[in-house]
Amino acid sequence: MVKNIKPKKKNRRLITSALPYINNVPHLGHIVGSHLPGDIFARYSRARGYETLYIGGTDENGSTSEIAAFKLNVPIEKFADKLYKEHKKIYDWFEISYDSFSRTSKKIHHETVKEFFETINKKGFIEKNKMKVFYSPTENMFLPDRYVVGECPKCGYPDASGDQCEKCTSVLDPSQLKNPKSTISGGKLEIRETEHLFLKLDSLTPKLKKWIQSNKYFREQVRNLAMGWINEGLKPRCITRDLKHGVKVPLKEFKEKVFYVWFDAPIGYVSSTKEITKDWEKFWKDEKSEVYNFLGKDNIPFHTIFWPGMVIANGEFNLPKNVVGLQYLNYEGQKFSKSKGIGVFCERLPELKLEADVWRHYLTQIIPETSDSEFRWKDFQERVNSDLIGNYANYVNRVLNFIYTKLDRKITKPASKELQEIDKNLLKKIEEKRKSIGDLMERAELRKAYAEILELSSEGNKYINDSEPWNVIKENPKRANNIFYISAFLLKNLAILFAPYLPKTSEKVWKQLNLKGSPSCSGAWEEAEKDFGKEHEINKPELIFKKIEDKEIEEYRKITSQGIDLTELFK
Ligand code: B3M
Ligand code: ZN
Repeated sequence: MVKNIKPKKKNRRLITSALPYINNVPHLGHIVGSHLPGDIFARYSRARGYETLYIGGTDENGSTSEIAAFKLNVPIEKFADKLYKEHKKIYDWFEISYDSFSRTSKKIHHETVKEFFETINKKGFIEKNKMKVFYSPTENMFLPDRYVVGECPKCGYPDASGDQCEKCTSVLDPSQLKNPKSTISGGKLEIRETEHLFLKLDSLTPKLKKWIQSNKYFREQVRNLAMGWINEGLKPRCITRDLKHGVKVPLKEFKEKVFYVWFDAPIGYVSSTKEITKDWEKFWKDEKSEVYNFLGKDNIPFHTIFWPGMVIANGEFNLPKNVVGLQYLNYEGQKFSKSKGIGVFCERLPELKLEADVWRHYLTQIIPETSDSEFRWKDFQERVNSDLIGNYANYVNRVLNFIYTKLDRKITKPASKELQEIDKNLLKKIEEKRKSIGDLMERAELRKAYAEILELSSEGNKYINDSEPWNVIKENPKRANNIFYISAFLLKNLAILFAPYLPKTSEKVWKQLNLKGSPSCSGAWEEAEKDFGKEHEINKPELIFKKIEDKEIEEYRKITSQGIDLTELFK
């Protein structure tokens, strides 16, 4: 019915979402900031026929986890095992379709980091140097990264950690902090010099600059941030730490040290891939493979400078085709804060008995793609009731119910000469939208693409309104059949287009349409061109969503603002 859209040449795709720290359980900001967009893009890529791997895992090394376990007085391994499970449970609940969700505490990861380092070292991109580090006489230890807080020298934010200011995303050296304090004891600190290893980012600058400038896919703000750091001048970056917990440095004189967590964590993408397939090199090293990284704002410097620098130094791996750096999500005008009970804490969501797709629908619309965005309960309720239910679910219902009750569940293909202007217009629109949505998806503009899909669903409702099938059927049942053959064809297209966003809902619609296979399977996108053949019978329709009432919103707000207390997990 609609002309064939030729898919692009089929490269392989390796898609990653930032590996979350396990110092706490994730809140909605983490979901919209990397897991959900990564998942939507991975699901889309599979449906488009790309051989796809979607890679994730937990980032368990370094000071962040060490401090969290220390505060609870729990051995780090026990702490990490528990938190890994909590994370995994939440991503599964959201239907995040990781092909591999590994852990950086695994042996395979430690080995991969060592190999990666050894290659860089052999190639001459590592140097030894002295560094000023905070030392705490009270605790009798060096205090790297998250063990120190102080004022950011760039923006004045008072709670910047030793390696990065979360507010302005500046990457720091602990010694740059003003009024530094120990996060453990609050005690005074001394500065001491010790020897560490550094990645020679300065000598990697020309290649990094060329890669950033020639990349056609980066969003403006990602490119600008990255170029800002390049223009400021890159300095060698310290890659070792005086900590116990982490990947040991494979050099005799540094055997008491571990790698800096931001050195080992991105290699986690590689080890997580290795864990599930012997063909991991095809995804990382073959020129026909494309790497896409999804991550939050404060991770942008590490994915546009530090990790690509490591990749260039190593020389064997592909640089990412796109670094999809997202911005922050706020909650009702404030920052998420577990201790203050501000936000939506994911571990409580199953209690609400709302389907994950309801959340995915709203969260997609607030993915902070180009600027910070805002979670608002009122907005949540409105967008669910109006777009998801009033628009899409309403369309599903109207089409399936009419066919089931008025057309004896059957539709018959209209002959081309029976098609009216209004039908041809709708068919043309479906074809155009499929093309424009595909283009947006390719650029990972997931929020815009979603808006276009919703628009297409509105077109469907408008088509039914304008064709008035409830009147037509009395005089001309054949015409009513034609209207619904076309409406059902649009519905099939919508099920495929919505599938990366609302996977369960699309499955339901697919079943009710009585179609074979799945709207999410590899290559499903091409199914959208095919009509139902000469004659088709649908299954009994069922309601897919229920409206959210005001009093329910109040209840939801109450339940989800209290995240689980970590001490509870270890009782
Ligand atoms: N764990 C930061 C974070 O959770 C860090 C990301 C690592 S990605 C390789 O935001
Ligand atoms: Zn700052």
